Amino acid sequence: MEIKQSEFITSAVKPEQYPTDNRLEIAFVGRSNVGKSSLINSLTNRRKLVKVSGTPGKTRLVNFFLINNEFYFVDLPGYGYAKVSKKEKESWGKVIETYLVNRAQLKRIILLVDCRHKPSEDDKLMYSFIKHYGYSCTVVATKTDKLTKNELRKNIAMLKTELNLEEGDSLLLFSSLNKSGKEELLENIDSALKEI
Ligand SMILES: Nc1nc2c(ncn2[C@@H]2O[C@H](COP(=O)(O)OP(=O)(O)OP(=O)(O)O)[C@@H](O)[C@H]2O)c(=O)[nH]1
Ligand SMILES: [Mg+2]
Repeated sequence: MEIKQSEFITSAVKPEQYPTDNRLEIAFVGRSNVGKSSLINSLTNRRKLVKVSGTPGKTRLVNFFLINNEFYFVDLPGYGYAKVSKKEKESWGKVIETYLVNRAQLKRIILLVDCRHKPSEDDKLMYSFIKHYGYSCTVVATKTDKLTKNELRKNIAMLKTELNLEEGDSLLLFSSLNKSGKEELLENIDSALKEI
């Protein structure tokens, strides 16, 4: 699949603000600073479609981007950022949960984790949450440019074990810096869109 067209459509907190045209959706979720915005920019060949945050935890809304005039990329708020109040954390959790429940057109969730670290409790919770709601999940290990091949191999095994990855859910590698893993991820997204 090639992405030829991408356009920001809307930001939402409540379901009434989501697009209503029933196009299929692919959602991106992960810790704040894990590289969600950078990854979406890489996939769409745009430098500034999504703001890459100097300050983590800036994305507090559900952002919808129309891709090739066919489907949406949905950028969800980053979780787990330490420097916010408990109340604020809860409200972001709510924004994510509200979106995930009953979203029939949501075909796949891409869960981003940093390839260098053990998944956080929030990451594990998010993965079980995704499975609980019955979605297929693709885990993407980001920032692979920061590790050697050997370190990566070890960490991939570690991530699969720690997340308790179900059969059928793939784990892909990605670097927004050198664009490695891009073709494979686009293939993965394409197949999700073609699933009945
Ligand atoms: N080396 C390297 N740095 C990356 C990569 N992806 C993202 N970064 C850097 O990581 C930081 C966070 O990236 P973002 O794309 O803004 O992360 P985010 O997940 O959208 O963060 P929030 O919107 O706060 O949830 C930025 O400084 C990026 O330049 C990558 O693949 N390699
Ligand atoms: Mg972001």
